[in-house]
Amino acid sequence: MADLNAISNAVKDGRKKIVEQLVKDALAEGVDASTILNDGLVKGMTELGELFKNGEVYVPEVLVAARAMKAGTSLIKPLLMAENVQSLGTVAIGTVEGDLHDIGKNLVAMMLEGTGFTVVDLGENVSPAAFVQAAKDGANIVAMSALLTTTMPMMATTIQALKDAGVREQVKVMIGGAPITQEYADQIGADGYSTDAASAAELAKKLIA
Ligand code: B1M
Repeated sequence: MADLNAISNAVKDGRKKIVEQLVKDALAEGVDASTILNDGLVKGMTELGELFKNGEVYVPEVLVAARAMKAGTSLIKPLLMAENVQSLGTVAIGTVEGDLHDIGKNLVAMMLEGTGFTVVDLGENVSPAAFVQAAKDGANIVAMSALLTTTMPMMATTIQALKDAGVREQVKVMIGGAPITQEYADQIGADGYSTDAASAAELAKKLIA
């Protein structure tokens, strides 16, 4: 029987090959992709985050775990994608300047694609100018992720850059990431905030309705 705890532990231990095998086994047994994602892969990374916070593991361990997590998510990505969906619009997504965390951003991008959006992934450490350019290039939504309290203010800087470039009114801005709150979104004038990848996709649909 599929062992989601084993997937979670293999992510925590950074065992890429084992993660891949366990995810393949779970899929073969018919476990749905979102259960593998949430109760296996994300759970492992969340638990590792606690160890990291308490100084029980360090950056190298977290990097190896991130690689294992990515290997697992890439296997379930095709299953999270909706088939033959007409594009609902274009979302330009990135992690803000100074911030290298991309796992959550990648999950949000995946869910957006699965919901039917065309996603332009700007990557991580994305400058305000790059977000502005994406808006000029026709994105309907600018989506920013930040995982560090020190990089959160870059979201406000980016919104200001959109205003300065005269493109703020032509896009919706949505934000998210572990330290972000609705209160912060309101404070910096973002159009929306969501806590996780699934609700981010719902939010994007609402924003362009
Ligand atoms: Co870093 N890191 N990290 N890290 N890291 C955190 C964020 C931290 C909370 C760990 C801790 O202390 N507990 C802490 C931040 C503290 C703070 O600011 N308050 C921290 C720190 C301090 C650092 C460094 C400064 C460490 C150092 O060098 N001393 C450094 C900074 C580097 C930088 O960015 N400049 C650093 C580095 C790294 C690694 C490179 C080793 C690695 C990143 C690898 C990668 O992403 N490719 C890493 C990791 C993996 C983490 C933790 C352990 C896990 C993050 C993660 O991927 N979570 C993290 C601890 C934690 O969060 N528990 C931590 C899983 C992911 C699925 O969740 O990203 O929250 P998350 O995304 C969710 C939601 O937030 C939401 O949906 C996602 C899916 O449900 N969401 C959105 C995210 N973006 C959204 C956008 C939306 C909507 C929803 O709309 C646009």
